[in-house]
Amino acid sequence: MAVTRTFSIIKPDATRRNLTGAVTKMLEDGGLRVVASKRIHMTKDQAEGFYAVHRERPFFNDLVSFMISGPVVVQVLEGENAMQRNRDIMGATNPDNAEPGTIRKELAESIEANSVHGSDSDDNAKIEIDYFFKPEEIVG
Ligand code: IDP
Ligand code: MG
Repeated sequence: MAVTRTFSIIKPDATRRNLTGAVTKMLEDGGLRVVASKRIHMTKDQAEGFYAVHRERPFFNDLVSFMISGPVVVQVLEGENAMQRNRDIMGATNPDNAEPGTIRKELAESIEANSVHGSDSDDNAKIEIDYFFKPEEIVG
């Protein structure tokens, strides 16, 4: 299986509870390597642009407000089949439906404040990585 990259965000509910390390350890234990990482506080424009695909969803405004409610940690993760591997480590969107041992089951507060974002395809991973990182900020 090919080594690929995906994009991750440690969301404000997790940074607020000082869980950056706990989340990162679960990613690393699951076989992913952090090859880029920075802590940022997203602007409203940045968050709206990032979630533009969800613009018509009823939860869009709340989601943007949540994502700018505190700092986040944006990361590029590398590993075998990184996108799917990360989705498996994250668990289902709603923590009530997530498998035991996943980040969302163990750490998330709610379906919205669900601790992590992960790209949902290799194409979107590339778009999302490019949205937050310059090539020279990624060191594998
Ligand atoms: P994903 O993060 O598992 O890929 P998406 O459907 O892409 O899930 O939704 C993006 C984000 O929007 C979720 O991670 C969550 O924070 C939020 N979200 C999704 N569905 C709901 C909902 O029904 N109510 C409130 N927030 C939601
Ligand atoms: Mg998604």
